[in-house]
Amino acid sequence: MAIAQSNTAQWQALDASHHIHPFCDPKTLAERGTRVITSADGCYVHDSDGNRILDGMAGLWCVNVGYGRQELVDTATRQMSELPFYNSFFQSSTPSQIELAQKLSEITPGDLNHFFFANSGSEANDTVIRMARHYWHVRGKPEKYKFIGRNLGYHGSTLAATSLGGMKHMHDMGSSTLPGFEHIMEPHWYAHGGNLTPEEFGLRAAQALEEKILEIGADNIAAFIGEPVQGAGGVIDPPSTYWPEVQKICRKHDILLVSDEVICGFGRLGEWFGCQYYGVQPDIMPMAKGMSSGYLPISAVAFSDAIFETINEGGPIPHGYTYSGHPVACAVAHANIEIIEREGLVERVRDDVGPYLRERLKELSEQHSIIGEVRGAGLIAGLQLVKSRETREPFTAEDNAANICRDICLDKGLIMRAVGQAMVICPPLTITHAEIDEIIEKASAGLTETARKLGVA
Ligand code: PXG
Repeated sequence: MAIAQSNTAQWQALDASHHIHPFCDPKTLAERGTRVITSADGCYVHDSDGNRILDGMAGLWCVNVGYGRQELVDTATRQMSELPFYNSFFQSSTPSQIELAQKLSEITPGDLNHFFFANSGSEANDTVIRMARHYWHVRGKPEKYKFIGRNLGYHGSTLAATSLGGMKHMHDMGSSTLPGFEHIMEPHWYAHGGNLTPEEFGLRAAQALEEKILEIGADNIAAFIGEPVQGAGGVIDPPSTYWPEVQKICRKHDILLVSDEVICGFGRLGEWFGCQYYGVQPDIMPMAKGMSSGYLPISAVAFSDAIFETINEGGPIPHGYTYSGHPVACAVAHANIEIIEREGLVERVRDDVGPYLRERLKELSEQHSIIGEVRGAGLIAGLQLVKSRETREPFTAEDNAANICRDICLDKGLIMRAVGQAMVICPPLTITHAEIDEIIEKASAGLTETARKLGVA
């Protein structure tokens, strides 16, 4: 069948017959039919019915420089013609790998100067686990192998990354957890803060780490991992006191600090990396998504000088992927970083569009009592939907508030993500004030309709 000539209904039928989607209920998907996205430009995507939709999620938290960058297409074409593939095993390298590693060493903070390449955030985090354990082995402490993560943390979907994350429904899929992974409370003041101020609560949430360390013994723990702002968990930005205290506790107990920068890296919070926004210096830093703005799959793990020097003493590293440092993906990632630099997108988020989005969301929340909390930093935001703002009474899972709101907004031409009972926004860093206004206008209409539908208007 000539796929290019298919219409939406044909595509939907073929999709339902042959394509298993990530994180979807196959029955519901088949009943409703998949949405077929056919092209994109700037901050907008187009579907096979000709609708133009404002992409408030930058693809999947990743298209930082926006769609339609011919420069990235040309870079890929050039690299594919010159050298489409060669591996980085067995004493080989390619120029685009070497140049990207050097570039990353310039933009990453402190002494994070050594990079291992992979193809996804999940693979990067599997690499974090294997390398951190290897590091402690080489240092003569093989019993330091456990990891501490957080509830609602997301670090990917491989078996190890699922175990590292704190998503219960993922753990429950066919008993998908490995031993050696522990989780502590997520630093969400609105949900758990009670009568504490956000700053007091930040310290309290960090103490949960020390309590867990004392419970299982620092001698058994390799590392603590966290996203600077938890993304897939619903955009949980911790109070300012949290990360510095976490860093202090990790140093005190000789535990490696891992900042998962898969969403927060490459300008999302108005700094190159999220750890810089919170003023901490990790020992290990996985990154992906915005690294190539999603134009090709690529990820990396940054290691500090000290870790690298230790690993260097440990003999051969029996770890790697065929496509570690794929030359085309490396070239595109490098060109993507140059765009972010040249167009000043990090500063743009910090000084211009980040504050503007926040100001407009504050206005939005003043107009809609269904919004209990506006949270986030830079160009990532979450809106907690509640039955009553005064009592913080939440919607139940049966109310399905966020999914209802997401579908209504989509009909109005705006993509937002629904997580639990929160709406999430994470647009390209290139978004303009006019496009932010369009997000607010469409979200506002969507919230009004949602509240009416749920009888809380
Ligand atoms: N770490 C973090 C912080 C992530 O957000 C990964 C690792 C894994 O990356 P890969 O490339 O293996 O997917 C992610 C991915 C959602 C959603 O539900 C979030 C992600 C991926 C898919 C869906 O919002 N984040």
